[in-house]
Amino acid sequence: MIRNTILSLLGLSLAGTAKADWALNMPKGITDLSLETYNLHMMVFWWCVAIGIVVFGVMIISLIKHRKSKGAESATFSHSTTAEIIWTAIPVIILILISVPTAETMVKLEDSRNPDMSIVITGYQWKWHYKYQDSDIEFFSSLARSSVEARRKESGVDPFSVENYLLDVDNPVVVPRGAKVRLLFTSNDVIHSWWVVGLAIKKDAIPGIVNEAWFRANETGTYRGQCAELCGKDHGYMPIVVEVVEPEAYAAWVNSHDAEQ
Ligand SMILES: [Cu+2]
Repeated sequence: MIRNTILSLLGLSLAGTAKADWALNMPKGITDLSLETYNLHMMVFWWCVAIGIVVFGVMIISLIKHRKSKGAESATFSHSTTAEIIWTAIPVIILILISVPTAETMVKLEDSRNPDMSIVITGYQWKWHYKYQDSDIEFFSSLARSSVEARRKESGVDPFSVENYLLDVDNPVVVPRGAKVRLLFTSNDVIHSWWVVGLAIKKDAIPGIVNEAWFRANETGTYRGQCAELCGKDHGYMPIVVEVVEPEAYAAWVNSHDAEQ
């Protein structure tokens, strides 16, 4: 029994690995700012690696070279102004080198002026509502039927057989490639968080407050996300799907929506 359980768990983890082409590290995303964010992340990562090598290098060399068995004697000095200046100045310089480009990117992230379109995103327990401010389009976006059926206890459906299980919705958000899209976030009940890795956006949707973010997608495709703020029992069942399409396809989508209404 236990052996079978372990084997099936192992099988699941291997199947998961094979299925989703996961990779370590942050993705580069599909916007200029997501790439900048990735580059900042890598810069800090390499600083950490360099500092780690220097600190552990000095420590390990000291441990080996100055062992008691080799006759090492403890130093007796208690203070060194030069050493203190050096170990204060170096971190300060490193922090400045990190903070300047970070501040530049953060300013850009906040600059949602002159958007081509705006979408109001409202969190609900447990779905998202999207309202395109420049047209009459508004809709709820809920967990896709296939996932709803498979997630039920004893549904008899194998979740692994469901494509994009818990990551698919009935009505995705559609946006044109190349347009500056401003997003306004709020909530109807509790705090949710709209998180789409490919756009490098994670913003809280808070009742009574409007948060803001923006993106300009450089590539078409389907980008998935999830609610990232524990918001109740179905927190894991309110995914996000953003479809970035060519401007012509977007215009056609808008027209088809207008025809429906
Ligand atoms: Cu939520």
